[in-house]
Amino acid sequence: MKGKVALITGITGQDGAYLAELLLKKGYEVHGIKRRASLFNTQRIDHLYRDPHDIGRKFTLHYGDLSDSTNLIRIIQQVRPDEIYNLAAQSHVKVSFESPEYTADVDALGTLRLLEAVRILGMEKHTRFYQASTSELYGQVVETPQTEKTPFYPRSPYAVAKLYAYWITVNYREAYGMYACNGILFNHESPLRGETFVTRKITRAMARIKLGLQDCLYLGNLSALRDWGHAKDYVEMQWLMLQQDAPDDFVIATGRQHSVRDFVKMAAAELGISIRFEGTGADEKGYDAKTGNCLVAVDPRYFRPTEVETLLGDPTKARERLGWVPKITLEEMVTEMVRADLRDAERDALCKSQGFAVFDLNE
Ligand code: NDP
Ligand code: GDR
Repeated sequence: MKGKVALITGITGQDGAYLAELLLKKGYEVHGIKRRASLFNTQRIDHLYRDPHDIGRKFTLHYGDLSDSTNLIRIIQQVRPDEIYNLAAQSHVKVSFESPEYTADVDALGTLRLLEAVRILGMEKHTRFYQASTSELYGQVVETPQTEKTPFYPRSPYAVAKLYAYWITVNYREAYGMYACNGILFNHESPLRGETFVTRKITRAMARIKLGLQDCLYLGNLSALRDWGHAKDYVEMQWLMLQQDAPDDFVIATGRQHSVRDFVKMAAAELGISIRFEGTGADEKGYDAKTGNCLVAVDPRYFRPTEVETLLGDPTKARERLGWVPKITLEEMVTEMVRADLRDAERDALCKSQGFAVFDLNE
């Protein structure tokens, strides 16, 4: 019997890489959309790559972009997917304040373009659709913990764009009977997380500080509270949502909350680095380089014009209806991320000791 065919947008990102791996293990034929870039951008999925000349290969990449509906229609027509996972997005909240129109085009209208492509091709009763919605929709929270029924109050151009994507997905479900779902995912991390999101920025910097490659870690709001899970657990849920009798929307979260400051302490403890925080909020500084304590300084450039101070999800519906529970704890995840970044830092330290330049990343 022919296996299912999946199309993943954003396959080169953190979730795309884990999801592609999961679907291939389940016997799917996996197609992904990657953007043309001047440098290779497929590092996260290179281990899945198969030569285009390999007969019977089950992993294929197509050039494309969510801003180009002609391209999306052509790819969907060619691939005829049973399932589409729309993970592509300009996904950085702070960057969305700097590129609001682009973020809206890709994150909001990009979702519409995909849904409409499915409809134009007459596949709305065949193709199931997953939309990567987000806890950022809750923004300025009006109730804690947040459930599927908590009202939305987006606080960034990113979140406002994702709000459109959320509702257009619901609308296509109701208007055209499409099997279309929103996964309202809270923050999820891993060693594959982009280096400018706060968890990865911390684990990477701590590993480099440990090896003397970096002196200081500059951060923004240390008091922000997040519900952090592991991306590997969360992509399983994305798949599960498309395997039900009827489409629905689900909150995916751990139900545990920690501050950015807590995360710094956990990563430092994993490496045996001593760290000291002084002051609070914008004045906060924690360091004493001379005594060997790690320097963690607050730089207001990382503050957002409007911040999401606290997020905590209630995954009861996912647990009860889908039997989903996260398997990897925050503590295990921090250990995994720190160890992976330590391996990278060791490679850089070796390069430096041999006279090659290595660069600091303070984004
Ligand atoms: P990443 O930023 O790691 O990946 C985003 C992906 O989208 C990359 O493959 C990127 O390509 C691609 N992309 C960006 N712009 C375009 C475009 N114009 N056309 C086509 N592809 C594009 O995000 P994550 O994997 O962390 O997240 C996946 C999705 O889930 C995103 O939509 C995100 O907003 C959402 N989400 C993420 C959460 C999280 O905590 N990780 C929580 C809730 C929602 P390239 O590699 O070339 O940059
Ligand atoms: P977030 O993740 O905005 O929640 O969006 P991020 O890791 O960027 O920020 C989390 C919190 O940490 C605070 N913070 C910093 N953030 C960054 N990036 N860099 C810093 O130096 C820093 N210092 C403090 C932030 O202010 C914020 O409060 C992520 C993305 O993956 C979205 O795509 C997704 O939708 C949401 O998670 C759920």
